[in-house]
Amino acid sequence: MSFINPRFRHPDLPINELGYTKADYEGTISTLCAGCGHDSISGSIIRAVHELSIPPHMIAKMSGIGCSSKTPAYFLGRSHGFNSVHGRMPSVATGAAMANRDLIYMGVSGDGDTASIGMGQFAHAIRRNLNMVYIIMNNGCYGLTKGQDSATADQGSASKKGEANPFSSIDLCATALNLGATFVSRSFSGDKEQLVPLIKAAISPRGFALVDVISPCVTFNNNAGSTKSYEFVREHAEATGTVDFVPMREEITAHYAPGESTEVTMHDGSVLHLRKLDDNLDPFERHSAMSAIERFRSEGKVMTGLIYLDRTAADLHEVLDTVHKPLNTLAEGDLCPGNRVLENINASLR
Ligand SMILES: Cc1ncc(C[n+]2csc(CCOP(=O)(O)OP(=O)(O)O)c2C)c(N)n1
Ligand code: SF4
Repeated sequence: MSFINPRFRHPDLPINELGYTKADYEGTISTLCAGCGHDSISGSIIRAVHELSIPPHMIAKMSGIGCSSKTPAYFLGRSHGFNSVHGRMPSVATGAAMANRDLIYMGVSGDGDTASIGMGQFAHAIRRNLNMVYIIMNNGCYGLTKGQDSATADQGSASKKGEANPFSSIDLCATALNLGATFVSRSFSGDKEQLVPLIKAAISPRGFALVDVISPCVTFNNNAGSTKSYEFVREHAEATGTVDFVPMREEITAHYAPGESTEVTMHDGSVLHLRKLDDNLDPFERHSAMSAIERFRSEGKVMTGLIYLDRTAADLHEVLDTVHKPLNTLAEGDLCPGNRVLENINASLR
């Protein structure tokens, strides 16, 4: 069996501003189980990046270990990629981002990879406001190792062969808010209309952007009694609002009635249209976002949409005042400023 997507494409396929078709952003053929939510998320990533006309070589895909962390093989086949160690993706992404700030870092992780072994790394990437999009393919179990409950499995939820989970779950959006995340969102793998604009919006801000995507594992956690099954999420998902993302180079044509919507201009000039459906959520106010997560959870609902956005926080490069050029483009003159400058630096430290 070949895992390479056939290169033949219909000549009339729509192309983006760079002249690429959506197929140019695909990867190899997926080896995940048929119906796995992770494949739908890969499809949404491909659509978002194609529609934003991002040159594939400007993206670096970072991942850990798990079915979810395998997915970068299935999208953006012409981008850079690094499949790291279980739970260690954020530190590898930190190193890469420090070396080259020009690339867009897109991290993909599972709920096991993030909320168990990688919890410390996840926390520190957030508190440092590392420039990256962090997508969690959240199925409430360790799919790759045959379906054990993960730390995001809800209390009382039961996987295919398991008993009801006796432990309380970690809500990764609430955790991220608590740690100071500046872009927090949640979606469902089966809702491309919501997920694609959220991924586009997450690519735009400076700093850490979390997209926590409920992504059912059809093999181990899609049974009655599981709160991460397709049926449960379809019945209980409730969007806080609708999101429409318009890149800066496109004419802004969307209109909403006053009072119902907010327009947010992002740092790069792109515009985010937010139409509020839930009057009790102010996505620019951290406490409001925290209490909305808690309220939805106590009502047994899955809250989706843009939960929190802060465009003003300094990202890691601003905080550390890093050099603007990628390190591999620095010439000897940049790296060795001469004796007099070095003497001044030494004198200032005495
Ligand atoms: C250091 C280390 N510990 C444990 C494992 C075994 N292991 C591989 S994947 C995985 C969990 C995967 O779960 P998740 O991140 O939720 O991804 P999914 O497969 O569900 O997409 C575990 C425990 C490992 N590969 N490395
Ligand atoms: S085991 Fe679950 S998470 Fe892994 S590929 Fe299959 S359905 Fe997806």
